[in-house]
Amino acid sequence: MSLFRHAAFHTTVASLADLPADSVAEVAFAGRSNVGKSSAINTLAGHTRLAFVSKTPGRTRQLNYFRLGEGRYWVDLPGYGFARAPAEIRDQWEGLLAPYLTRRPALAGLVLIMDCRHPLTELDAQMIDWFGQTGKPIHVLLSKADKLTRREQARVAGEVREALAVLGDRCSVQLFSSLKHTGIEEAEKVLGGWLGIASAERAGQAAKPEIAGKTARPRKRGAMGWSARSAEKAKPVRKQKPPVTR
Ligand SMILES: Nc1nc2c(ncn2[C@@H]2O[C@H](COP(=O)(O)OP(=O)(O)OP(=O)(O)O)[C@@H](O)[C@H]2O)c(=O)[nH]1
Ligand SMILES: [Mg+2]
Repeated sequence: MSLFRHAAFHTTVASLADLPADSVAEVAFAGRSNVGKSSAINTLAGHTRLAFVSKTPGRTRQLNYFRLGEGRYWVDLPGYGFARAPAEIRDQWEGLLAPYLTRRPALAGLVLIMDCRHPLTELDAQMIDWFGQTGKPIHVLLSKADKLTRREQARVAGEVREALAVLGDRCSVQLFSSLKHTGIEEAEKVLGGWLGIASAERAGQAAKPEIAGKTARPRKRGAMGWSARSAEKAKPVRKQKPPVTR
């Protein structure tokens, strides 16, 4: 049974002032438009229609909060790379997304979703470079794994792991398919750890998932960025090019 089966829609946030004040730990889901962020949220929660899934890219435009339990949240972020009016994209990024991702103390880590057929696009690399400098961990879901054969899946996962190896244990990579429901347990372990939510089985209880008093913290805070380029320059986070601008 899903560790996150109690997930429920909480609120939609369009400005920083509206971020939930009671949040102790939250995990944000980011990635290019249409890669399957909302689908992954539904799959991990074991619901079909918790987050809005659409064939039209760019449907998630604000921060959608899902409550998992006391002070614990998932946050579905707008997808990047979808061409809308440049001014709108810039406003959204500068006014909400960038400050949220860099200055939200409750944000425990980022789930970065990439279509396994087109991983590590330039915008993904920018996001990793940029968010990596916060010192918080990133878990990559290679989504739509059902679209590849087993052999191709293994090759892609290997290549992406190798490319991100420089981030050390602040970055992990796995295959995922919302369609076939694969990769759920692996993702649950990482997210449960970040959020301090242990499975009822592990906690030896039958009812609700146990929420620990403390949030899991990345082990290597302040470690070097993911690439030689960012390590060399060690630019301050806000000076890095954010992934929504081209
Ligand atoms: N084959 C396959 N299709 C998927 C999978 N996950 C999502 N999709 C499809 O991909 C499309 C986009 O899914 P969403 O979950 O809405 O993607 P999103 O990243 O939230 O999109 P935006 O909110 O627009 O950025 C939909 O048509 C989904 O049905 C998967 O695991 N396998
Ligand atoms: Mg979405």
